[in-house]
Amino acid sequence: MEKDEKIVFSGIQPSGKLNIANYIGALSQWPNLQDEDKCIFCVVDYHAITVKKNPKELRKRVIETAKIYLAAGIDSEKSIIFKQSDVSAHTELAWILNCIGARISDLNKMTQFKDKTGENKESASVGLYDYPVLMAADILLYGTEVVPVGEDQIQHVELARDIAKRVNNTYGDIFTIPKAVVKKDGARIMSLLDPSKKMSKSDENENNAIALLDKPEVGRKKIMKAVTDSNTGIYFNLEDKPAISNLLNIYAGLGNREVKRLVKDHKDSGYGEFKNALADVVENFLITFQEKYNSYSDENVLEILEKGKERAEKIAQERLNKLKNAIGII
Ligand code: ATP
Ligand code: LTN
Repeated sequence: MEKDEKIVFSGIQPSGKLNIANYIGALSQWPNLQDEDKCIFCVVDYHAITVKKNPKELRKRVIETAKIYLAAGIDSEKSIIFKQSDVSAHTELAWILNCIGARISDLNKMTQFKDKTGENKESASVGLYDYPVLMAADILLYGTEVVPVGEDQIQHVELARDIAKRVNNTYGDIFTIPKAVVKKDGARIMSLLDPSKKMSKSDENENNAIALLDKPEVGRKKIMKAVTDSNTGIYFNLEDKPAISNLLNIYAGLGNREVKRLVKDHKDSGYGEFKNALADVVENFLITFQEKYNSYSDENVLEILEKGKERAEKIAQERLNKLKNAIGII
């Protein structure tokens, strides 16, 4: 490893259609890191089965998600791209952390579990409840320092930090303490039809989100149909202008411009003109992204995942064995 090189780890579940919020909040951060740091990007399929999945669809989504990583600019030579279930150290470590690192009181604080289950906590799978511990295992196996994610994942990364500290206190210097990194603009992109709600790939109404594989003209239409605020003017203020502020974040994230600059450029625009400009940006972004996406075949991707598995396994096994040794399993 080069001096000053950091270890970066992140992942996305192959569940549902990845959307522009996943891109802006998480994926868009990744390619910028791979020249300086050691980057590991995982398709977290064991996280995806915490809620019921159709097996055929899951298999398809794993390949699609890996292709999306490549289309976003991840270089499989510089970075490791692999599938979580290919490296059994992840589930093995998750079990060990369940026993020696995580507490029920920690998991009871997780807001994502509360939001996802609502009134139906009792019928949720144990896996959905325990999901943050598997995520901690993903991160801690690799000596990760940096975890580039959207804002909703900060709490899970904080838990990984707490677990790492607890294990280190008892068993010595096993884990590196990781840190979440989120974007300044766009760490939380909201739904197009309801800016009080996060844009999410498991949303039932497809008009709330723009999928990365939506037809470009569909992306354009969704922007034109997005809700706006009741008062006029293009400026950023989450309380007063939640819908326009969200559109500004999307514009900045896909158009590579700063929100401040956009506000200046559009100070005299009406909503229609502003949306039209944003629709152009979205349409062009989708065209370019999908051209790149379509340049990879499924066979390409399977090969890349296979290579990634071998590289990831080596790193993961070493730290897992160190911990197993420390706790008396080997
Ligand atoms: P699901 O609805 O299936 O839980 P999701 O859309 O929330 O999916 P995840 O797989 O949980 O997506 O998240 C993948 C990455 O995208 C994470 O880093 C997450 O923080 C980020 N992300 C998800 N939703 C948003 C959002 N609305 N704004 C910014 N980043 C987001
Ligand atoms: N829980 C994350 C996905 C995830 C992840 C990780 C992200 C699983 N393991 C490790 C960063 C690092 C989510 O976005 N739902």
